[in-house]
Amino acid sequence: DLIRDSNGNLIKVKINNTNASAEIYMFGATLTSWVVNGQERLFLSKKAILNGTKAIRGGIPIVFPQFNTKLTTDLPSHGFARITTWKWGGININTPDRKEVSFILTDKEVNKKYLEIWPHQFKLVYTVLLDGKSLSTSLRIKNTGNEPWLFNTLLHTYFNVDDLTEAGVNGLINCNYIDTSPEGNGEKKIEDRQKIVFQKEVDSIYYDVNQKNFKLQTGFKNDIMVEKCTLPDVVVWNPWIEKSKRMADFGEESYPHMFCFEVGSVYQPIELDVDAVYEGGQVLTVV
Ligand code: TA6
Repeated sequence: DLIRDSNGNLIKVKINNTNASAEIYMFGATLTSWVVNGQERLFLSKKAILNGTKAIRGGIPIVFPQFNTKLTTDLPSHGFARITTWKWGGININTPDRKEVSFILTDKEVNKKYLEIWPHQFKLVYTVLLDGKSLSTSLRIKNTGNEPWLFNTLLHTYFNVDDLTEAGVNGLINCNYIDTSPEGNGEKKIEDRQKIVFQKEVDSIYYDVNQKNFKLQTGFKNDIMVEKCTLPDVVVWNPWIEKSKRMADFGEESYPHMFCFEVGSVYQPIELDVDAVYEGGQVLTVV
């Protein structure tokens, strides 16, 4: 379904298959809901701003062309893709079990003030596929300009949590990471836990992660398997109490009901040659 505003502008897209449904706002091509067998599996803050004036706090914000301010503090933190309205790319697959839609963003749609800082031509195609109890999201990044440029990218996925004391991330054992939490103070560490749990602020950047498959426990009966496609890094985040107080669109009531497991390329920038294409993404499956 295509939901439009009173001027006929496309606001959001709703798709469903036999087991699941999803909603994607044109603003940031932000997927804000993925309901499988009646259970919402993504977290969307009750205070999320949905009118296009701020990045949506929850679902799967798309981080491009930079993670935090890794390229330049002159661009918005996490880049401009999640705060720009994308174009509708249409329906690619439409069967009872499989629904695939796509969204497009090029430099033509981006606020000129950002292109003064990051003066490059690009075309992003974001593809969302509902397939049974799986949700695939993939980002295809093409350099349509006449010089190479550097970028980070990441799918900043917020997972819904029923009981944080049971929640955890499995599969990052033995990986190198940077602990960017206040306590970690940017230290480089090696993960020695089979299950990463959330008992304080967690903000870890796992880099050059060879593993591709991870099991997320969320306190709900069914776990979520994540397949990381091409992207080398994983960020795990829960702001906990103090940081939550400083996020007006998150509030103190949110942190017990979420954590972020974010696949991306953030540790090192990727250099994309003229006409080159980089594609990466994730497959989430309720098991
Ligand atoms: O999740 C990784 C992270 O970089 C955290 O440090 C935190 O800043 C989070 O992204 C959210 O950033 P945002 O700009 O959406 O508030």
